[in-house]
Amino acid sequence: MFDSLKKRLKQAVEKVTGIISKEEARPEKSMQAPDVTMPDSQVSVPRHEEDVPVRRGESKPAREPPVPIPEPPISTAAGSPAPVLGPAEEPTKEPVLPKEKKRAVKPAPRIQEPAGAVHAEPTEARIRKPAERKGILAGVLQRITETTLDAPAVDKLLDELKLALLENDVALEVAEAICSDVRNRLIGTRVGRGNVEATIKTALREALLHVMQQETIDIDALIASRDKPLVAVFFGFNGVGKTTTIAKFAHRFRQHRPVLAAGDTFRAASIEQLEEHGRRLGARVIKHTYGADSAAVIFDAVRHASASGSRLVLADTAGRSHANTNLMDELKKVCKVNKPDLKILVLDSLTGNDIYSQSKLFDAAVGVDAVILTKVDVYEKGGAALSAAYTLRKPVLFLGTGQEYGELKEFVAGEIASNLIT
Ligand SMILES: Nc1nc2c(ncn2[C@@H]2O[C@H](COP(=O)(O)OP(=O)(O)OP(=O)(O)O)[C@@H](O)[C@H]2O)c(=O)[nH]1
Ligand SMILES: [Mg+2]
Repeated sequence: MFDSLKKRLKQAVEKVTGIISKEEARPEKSMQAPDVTMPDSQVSVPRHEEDVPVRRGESKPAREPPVPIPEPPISTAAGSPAPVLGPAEEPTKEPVLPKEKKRAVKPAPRIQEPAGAVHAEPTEARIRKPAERKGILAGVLQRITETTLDAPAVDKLLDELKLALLENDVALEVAEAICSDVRNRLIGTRVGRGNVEATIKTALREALLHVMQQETIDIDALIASRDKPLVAVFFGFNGVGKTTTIAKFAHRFRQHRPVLAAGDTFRAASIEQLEEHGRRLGARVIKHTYGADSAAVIFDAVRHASASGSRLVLADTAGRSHANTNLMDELKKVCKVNKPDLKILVLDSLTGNDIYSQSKLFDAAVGVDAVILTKVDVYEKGGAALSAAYTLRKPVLFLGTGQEYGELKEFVAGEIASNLIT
């Protein structure tokens, strides 16, 4: 269900996680020179042999004097006497050292030390105490393993998220509300670098849930709490699935012996359609003739239900839009006369973005108590469910998931949010 929205949200989250991770993989300025790099004067870790501190009482290892480049030997004629070398030219003999010492005194690299250079002697002050070092390292480690989701990172996510939502029929106002909620949940969050995706998903799941979750209505409990039949009127645009949904509803709540009211006296064959459902379901249908007053048909159905011990009246009405002023007035009259307990707006999910304006229209005319969203079995996008619930701030009771009587699924916001963000 809602596979398109699910897929797009997944793409958006993965894309932004990738961007954030890449950015964070680059060392921050502070990371290039972490605190552990102490000033030169405090460096206690030797880098060159020259820096090897000399313990008190020990003499510094002797520096090897620059090796004189020997003159190429002067070739002499055979028998000629070897040139006599003066004492100054005598070849310097390499001092013979015991084997171990030879190994210990490695020749130091020939780096000319500036005159007057002083070898820093380590003192207690220069060496950080173990606890202090531990703290510094912990800080560095934290910066390596954690990151803060700052405004630029979160805004990148929101750009992607908004696009994903709008592409899937979520109304602009609703998409913006979701984005703002996600922003509030994420911004400034410190998160383990390996947990960026999970953190974003949790925030998104909660924001979606927040949009969809409205106080639910327990129909059985409502019926049980009343001493007269519960009256539910179903209305909406043409062809959205009102009559079919009434039949599904009658099937689901058949233990309350529902009575069906043929309140659509406008569209040809609408009465016969409802009668056929009643016949199949074994439910009583109260009808007048075409063109009759819809409010009066429903009134009669309520009377019949009360007299026959039925606990539930399900009233069908004609499809109508904002263009049908007369029919909108008729619906107002239906509600005024019968004072239904539940005014249920039936919305076709395939309507897409128009759900937003339809919801507003009917809510302004008669006040909507709950929504049923049909045809989700043939609707991949899913945004309609978010838009309807958020726009009206009223619960989506059920989802129509097919053309069979049993295909009416209870709308559980948490389940849908979890399914959208896995
Ligand atoms: N796939 C699918 N089809 C549905 C669903 N609900 C209704 N339909 C179909 O939608 C079409 C219209 O259904 P109706 O119940 O006649 O709609 P309506 O709102 O009463 O129509 P009008 O009375 O003309 O305004 C029918 O073919 C139904 O079978 C659903 O949840 N899924
Ligand atoms: Mg109908």
